[in-house]
Amino acid sequence: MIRSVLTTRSLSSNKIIFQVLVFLSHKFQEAKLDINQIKETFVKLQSEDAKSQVQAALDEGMDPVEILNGGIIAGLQEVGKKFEEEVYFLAELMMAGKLGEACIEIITPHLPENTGPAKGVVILGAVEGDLHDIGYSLVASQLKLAGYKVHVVGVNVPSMKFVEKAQELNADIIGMSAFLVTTIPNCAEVVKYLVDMNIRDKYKVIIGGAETSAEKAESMGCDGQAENAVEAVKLCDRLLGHA
Ligand code: B12
Repeated sequence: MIRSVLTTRSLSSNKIIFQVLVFLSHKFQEAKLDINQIKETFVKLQSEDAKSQVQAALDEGMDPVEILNGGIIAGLQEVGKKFEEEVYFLAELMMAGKLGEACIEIITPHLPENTGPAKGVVILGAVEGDLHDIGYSLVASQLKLAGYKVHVVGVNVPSMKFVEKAQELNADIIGMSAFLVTTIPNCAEVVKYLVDMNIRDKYKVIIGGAETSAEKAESMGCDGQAENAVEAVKLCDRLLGHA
């Protein structure tokens, strides 16, 4: 009799423990994604998981700007570091580029929008020899969202094309992206053309991309440099007197 009661008790307590474990494991599965998890999946280049984590984070209500900066851009920077350290090679760099584009495409419709009158016209592209377009594409979408008209001239753009487009579209700002030590000097060439053609004062010239800096911008005769798309909007606002 006593043995039977004890057995029934231990069975029912086992059942309770089992139910608690099931409950906890469900809770664990439901646990919200954190931004480092997204970044790590990105750095591991687990493409499908990274894209679905970005979507899941948006569905959970995570701030899209946080997903972009703390997950995707931070992930791309980490991949760049691994490339530098020769842990990753060109194939991984290319995969990261493609994955970055795909994630940004998922996030972009969720970014906050500005709906005022056009603040100014910006010409944007990567200088001659430079094929990095993820950075300036983000700058372009942030500027558009902030109320600028943006004309993207693409990658590997000859210096004179920046000048011609600016004249044709009566632009306010020429924005150049340069990611390589070998391509950054091309920003100075655009400034030189503007000076030679006596139209330097008509445009504000800004630069951005890995390896650019405010000091380099100044030494090349540019009006400013920005580290990221948010700062690029602030820079344009400041230069055109909107700030
Ligand atoms: C992805 C990537 C690639 C992809 C680019 C894909 C694409 N469609 O863009 C591919 C595979 C094509 C590539 C190729 C190469 N790459 Co690469 N690449 C990168 C990587 C990992 C990420 C760049 C990126 O897109 N970042 C994401 C964006 C969103 O972030 P971001 O760069 O911070 O951009 C912000 C700012 O820069 C700013 N910004 C950008 N543009 C502008 C413009 C203006 C006007 C303003 C105001 C602001 C602004 O706002 C952006 C948005 O917030 C970087 C590493 C790094 N640390 O940058 C290397 C990196 C730039 N690449 C590098 C190298 C060496 C190369 C190659 C030479 C490799 C090779 N051996 O072939 C080639 C060169 C190709 C060429 N001719 O351009 C080096 C450059 C080193 C150097 N000192 O010159 C880096 C730094 C990697 C490293 N640490 O070694 N690359």
